[in-house]
Amino acid sequence: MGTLSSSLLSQLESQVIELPSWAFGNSGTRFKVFSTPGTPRTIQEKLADAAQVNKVTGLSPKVALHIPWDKVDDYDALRDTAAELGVTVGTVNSNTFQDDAYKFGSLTHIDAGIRQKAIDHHFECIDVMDATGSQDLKIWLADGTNYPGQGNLRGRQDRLADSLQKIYDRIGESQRMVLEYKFFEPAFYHTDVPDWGTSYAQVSALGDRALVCLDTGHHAPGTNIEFIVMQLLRLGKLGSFDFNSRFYADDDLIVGAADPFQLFRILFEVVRGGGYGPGSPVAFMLDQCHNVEDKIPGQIRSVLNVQEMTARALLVDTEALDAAQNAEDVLGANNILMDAFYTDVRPALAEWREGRGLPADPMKAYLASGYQKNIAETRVGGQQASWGA
Ligand code: AOS
Ligand code: ZN
Ligand code: ZN
Repeated sequence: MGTLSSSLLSQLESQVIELPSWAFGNSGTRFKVFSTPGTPRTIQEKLADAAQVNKVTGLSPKVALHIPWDKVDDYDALRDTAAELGVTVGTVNSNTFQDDAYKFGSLTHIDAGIRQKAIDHHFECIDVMDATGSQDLKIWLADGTNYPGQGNLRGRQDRLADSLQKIYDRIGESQRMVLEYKFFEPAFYHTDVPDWGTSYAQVSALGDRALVCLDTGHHAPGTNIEFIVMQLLRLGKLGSFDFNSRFYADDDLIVGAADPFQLFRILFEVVRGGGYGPGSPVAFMLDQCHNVEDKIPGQIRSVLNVQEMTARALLVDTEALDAAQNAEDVLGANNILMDAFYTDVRPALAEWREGRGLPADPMKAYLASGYQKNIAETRVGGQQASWGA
């Protein structure tokens, strides 16, 4: 099929990109949250919207939940609703950043009672996982301090280890825990899980089912993220991605929008390091918010960007690359990588999609479906996703 061989296309068959439920809600910055007509009012409506993305792309049969944003009384029923829509529940995200009790920390808090409250919240998330069939618990902590001297850095790290151990002890044999790192925000002097090394140290102390979650927007400008990807895969500790893109901070823009080449470099290391394909432990998730663009088209664009860049990463002639690297052929090696990056895979993917009963142009198909018009007319008073992300 043009630029893509059938063996390459077969490697794309099983690609799964998990959608975040909160991407379908209204979101914004601390200055303003704009609402979009048709925004879901319930998690059931978010699942329905996510199912539309999957319907036109065939790429996103899983939806990540955020508790308590997506809290319901009956999770068995939610699981059934998801199944009827052709999707399943993916990662369950905990939330210890919106309760007054957590002003000075959650899993790291000096007060044992507040730590227990945060641990109990994670137990509740594990119950949700049990009821919905979710495999992964994702922990991102807002814990940190704003001023030097405010907290005992080491004491907080020790308490974190203790709290995480209690949560890890509760997850089931077939479940995993992933610990996300972020070097700033909402705390600005230090965060308790600022970098991959801290996350790695914490999860390594727990066991095999504790892994690192890499959010592509959570690094200092200029960080070589693909190097971190390589290292975590080398260490067997890359559990999942939160894909998004950023120009400045934790922008949570559409993945591949700000720096497509960086996404390519990351996916190349994923493929090279065994993080892609059947049996790989790496979950591809999106963590994005659509502040000004429509949410469903925003998610369609996102999953297609990941698929297109995965195809380009798979295109790299690794044999030729190895040879060039071994021969110290600096520009030759670089050229092999750039050849793949500059290959336009879109026509071949469109043709391939059609062959699988999917629309050649998923965005066009969605816009023509009338779904957006229908939700805009029928849904009033949609939900806000979060205070930011
Ligand atoms: C926060 O910056 C993180 O990216 C988390 O993954 C968070 O749980 C998610 O963005 C929802 O707010
Ligand atoms: Zn994230
Ligand atoms: Zn983030």
